[in-house]
Amino acid sequence: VQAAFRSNLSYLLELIGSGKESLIFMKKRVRHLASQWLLATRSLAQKLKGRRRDQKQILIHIGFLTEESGDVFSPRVLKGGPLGEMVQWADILAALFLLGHSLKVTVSLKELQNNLGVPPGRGNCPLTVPLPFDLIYTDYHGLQQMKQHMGLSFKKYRCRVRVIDTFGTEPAYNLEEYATLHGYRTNWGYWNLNPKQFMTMFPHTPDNSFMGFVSEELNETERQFIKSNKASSMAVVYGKEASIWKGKEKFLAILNKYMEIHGTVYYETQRPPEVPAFVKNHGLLPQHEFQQLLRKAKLFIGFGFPYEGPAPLEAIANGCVFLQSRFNPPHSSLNHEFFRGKPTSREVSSQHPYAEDFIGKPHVWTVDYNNSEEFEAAIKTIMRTKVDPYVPYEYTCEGMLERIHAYIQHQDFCAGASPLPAKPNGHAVPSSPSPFTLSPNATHLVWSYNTSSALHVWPPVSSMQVWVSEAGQACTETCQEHGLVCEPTFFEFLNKKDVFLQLRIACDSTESEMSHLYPALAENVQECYFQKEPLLYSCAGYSTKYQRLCPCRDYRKGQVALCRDCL
Ligand code: U2F
Repeated sequence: VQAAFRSNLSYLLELIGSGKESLIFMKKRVRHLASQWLLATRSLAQKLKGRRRDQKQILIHIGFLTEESGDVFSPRVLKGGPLGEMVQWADILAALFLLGHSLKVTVSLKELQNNLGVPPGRGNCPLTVPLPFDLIYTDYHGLQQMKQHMGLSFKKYRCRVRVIDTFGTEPAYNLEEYATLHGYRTNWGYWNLNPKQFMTMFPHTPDNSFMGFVSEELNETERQFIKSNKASSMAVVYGKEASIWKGKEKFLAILNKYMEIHGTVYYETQRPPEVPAFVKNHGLLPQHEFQQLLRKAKLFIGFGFPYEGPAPLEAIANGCVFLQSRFNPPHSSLNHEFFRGKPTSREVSSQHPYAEDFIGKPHVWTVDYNNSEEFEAAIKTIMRTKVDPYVPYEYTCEGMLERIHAYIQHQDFCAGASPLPAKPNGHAVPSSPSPFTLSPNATHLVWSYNTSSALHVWPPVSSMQVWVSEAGQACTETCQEHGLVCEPTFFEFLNKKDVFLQLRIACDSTESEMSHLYPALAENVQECYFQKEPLLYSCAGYSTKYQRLCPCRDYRKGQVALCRDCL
């Protein structure tokens, strides 16, 4: 069946159900963004006109909202608890629905079992029952529940699962055997999924798929209105919980010299003691009113927590400048309580690395807060700078629809067979002729092998370039340095001796092993290392011992998840 774009969101609101504050929040969000979503849907429909799109049967099981996993989020929705996850789920639901797929939404174990066709009381059903869904979007909690209640079917069907995973899962943590052996400890289990099945809130690591969410977009009238109504001396502090204000007196005092400070900190009856009297605290606002407040403000200022949330994008979309602290040393699961146990060792260089790296000045200022002069100077300059409201394309409704459309059409983790079948020693064929040619200046390889057998890969191989990293550098960085992005799907094409030779790397000896750093070379010993386990291909891995072979690809401006010919 072909999927037909939808032009009305009311049936989705029914599907979401009710009863929990979290669901009410999500429905309000969908309702509020409806006209923006519908415009974007029409625009994408135009763009994809005539294109075949299959309608998928999709189950959306929001595990963290189930009673069975404790549902700690719902009771805190109106009390300053995290909302980022609900923002994202609301947007995923809207996008899947508008793309015309057939959805079931579950937020309890019982509903999950009913939909999976598991008879009640037969939790540990040993038989495989046919799964009535092409795709299941869930989270780590939901994954656990599915494993417990699907019996053998889980193994068979886990390739259909997509895991919404805010901060990301790196390959070294994903593969159970490897993680256990090498001490990549996580609280979230080792699932042996294809790392691309994990979908993140920001494009953290190219090893995962970037799912994202949407930000508010303004029409021309609103933009004009905002520009003429900005109060250049009004600042809003990022954070709904009083605890983030603790110990920030010094910065608040400096800021207070120049600006009127507003907060949206949750409180029950009295001003929280952490919030100084000179701050105008509005209490926790409904999302829509929070965004109205941002329209007037000039500055949105972060004090280090929460990490990597949606609010800075909303602030920038409403014409604010986002000022945040640089983390030096960076925070990560190795040195910070918040990230401990998360399946990634990614180094978080500021409160919001996406804002820092993908947006930057004039919208985003990342400064060293330990240096009061730098902090003060930034505030003064920001007050004088004019900035326009800005939303990166990948955070617009159309950008999100386009990306999810592409994933649904092209990502297939069930096919199993790689397009070029791997030989038992892990080297892919064909070995001759090599599919690559060396670039004229001999720095990298480009794809030139003309065979239709390789054309089933997505992203298409035409977007590929092979670069060698510096020792100690991750492929993520190497590709970035060349204006490209690492693409783990392509690793299999360069895990071959021929490719090393073409890059003029002499391999005195070779080894094939399980390592998230391979394929790689150790220069001084002229030894070449091949990857034995495809699930361990990793853009994120680095070690001073190795120079890595990196599969890079091009990307669309403002849509890093998609290569130029990816649609
Ligand atoms: C992040 O979660 P948070 O919920 O703390 O993220 P925020 O950036 O604060 O914003 C979430 C939404 O809260 C809304 C605002 C954002 O869309 O419009 N809001 C509001 O409705 N009323 C207000 O008064 C102020 C804001 C992140 F998303 C999570 O993944 C992390 O777990 C968490 C911890 O790092 O941070």
